[in-house]
Amino acid sequence: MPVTTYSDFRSDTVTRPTEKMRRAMAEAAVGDDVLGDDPTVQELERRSAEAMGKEAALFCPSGTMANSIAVKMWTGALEEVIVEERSHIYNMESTHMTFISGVTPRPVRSARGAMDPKDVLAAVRKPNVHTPRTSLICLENTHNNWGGAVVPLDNFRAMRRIADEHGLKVHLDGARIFNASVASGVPVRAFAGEVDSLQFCLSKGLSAPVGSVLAGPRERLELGRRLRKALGGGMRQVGVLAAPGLIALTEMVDRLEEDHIRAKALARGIAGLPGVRLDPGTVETDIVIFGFEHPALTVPALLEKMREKGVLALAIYGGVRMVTHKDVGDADVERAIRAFREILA
Ligand code: TLP
Repeated sequence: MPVTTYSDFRSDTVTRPTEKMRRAMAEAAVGDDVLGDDPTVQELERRSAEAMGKEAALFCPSGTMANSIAVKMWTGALEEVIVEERSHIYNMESTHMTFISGVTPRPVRSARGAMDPKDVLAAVRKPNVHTPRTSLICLENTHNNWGGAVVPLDNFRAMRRIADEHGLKVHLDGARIFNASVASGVPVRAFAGEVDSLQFCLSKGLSAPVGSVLAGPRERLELGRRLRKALGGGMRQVGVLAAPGLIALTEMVDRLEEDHIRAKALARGIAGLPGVRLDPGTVETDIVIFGFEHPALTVPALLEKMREKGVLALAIYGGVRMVTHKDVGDADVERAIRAFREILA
C-alpha cells in the first residue's frame, strides 16, 4: 500500500503553525513596518529584546539573513571572522561572509561545538600588513552539525574574555538557543549576556511559519535595520508573521523538552542496529545525527527505504540526521524505530 502520511524527521523547520498561530495571523494589527508602523512587529521586537536582555531587536525573514546582517554590522574590509569548523554560518549559508561582507572565515576545530580557547587565541591574527585583522568570533548554540550539542556557558565566558582582550566582537547563531536553555537549565539571558549580538529562530522547534530575530545594542541595530533593507528584507504588513512569532516566543518554549525526550528515545531505539554508529548518550536536544556504514546499503538507499515506510530523514556528513519537533509524536518515533529495525534486520 502506498504511504499517504509521513513521519517527517528531516528538520524542526517543517513544523506547521498551531491553530492559535493561524488565528493570530488572521487577527494581527498591522502597518507598514518599513515606515515603522507595524505594532505587532514592534511588540515582537520589544519582547525579544527583553527575553534576551538586549537593548533592541530586529525581526528578519530568516536565520540566514539575521546572521548575514550580524556579520556585516560587526565587520569591515580586510577583516576575518573566527568560526567553528562545522558551524552553520560557515558551511550552510551560501558563503554570505565572503559574498555579502567581503570578510574571510577562519575555521577552528571544536569538541562538539565548543572551541578550545587556546585554539581560538591561536587563530586571532597579530597585526601584520600581510594578514586580515580578526574582528569577530561566531558561536552556535545548540550546535546543529554536532547533533544539537549544547555549548556550555563556561565556553561562552572563555570566548568573551578572549574577545575583550583582543578588541573583538562575539555573535551567537542561537537558531536553537531555547533548546540549549531548556536542556541545560541555563537561562537564555545568561548565554546572551556573553555575546554582543545573537539571532534566534522562531521557525524551528518553536513552530512559527517564518522568521528570526537579531538582538543586540540599539545603535548597532540601527545599522542592522539599514542592512536588512539593503538585502531586501524590509517587509511591509508583516505583523501577520510577527503574530505567530510572538506565540512562538511566549508559549512554545517549555514544550521543547518533549522534543528532547523523543530524540533520546529515538536514539536509544536505533543505536546498536547493524550499520548505525550512534552513542545515544550524546543526544542532548532535538537533533539525532548518526554515522551509517553498512555492507549492503548506502545512506541514500537507507533513506529511500525509510521513505517507502513513511519516515523522512536527511543525509548529512556521510550519515543521517533526524530531528524531533511538535509535529512528530511518540507514534512517529515508534514508527521510525520499527522501520529501521525492519530494514536493518
Ligand atoms: N538550518 C536548517 C538547514 O539549513 C540545515 C535545518 O534544517 O536545520 N543557524 C542554524 C544553526 C540553523 O540550523 C539554520 C537552519 C540557520 C541558522 C538558518 O536559518 P534559516 O533556514 O531560517 O535561514
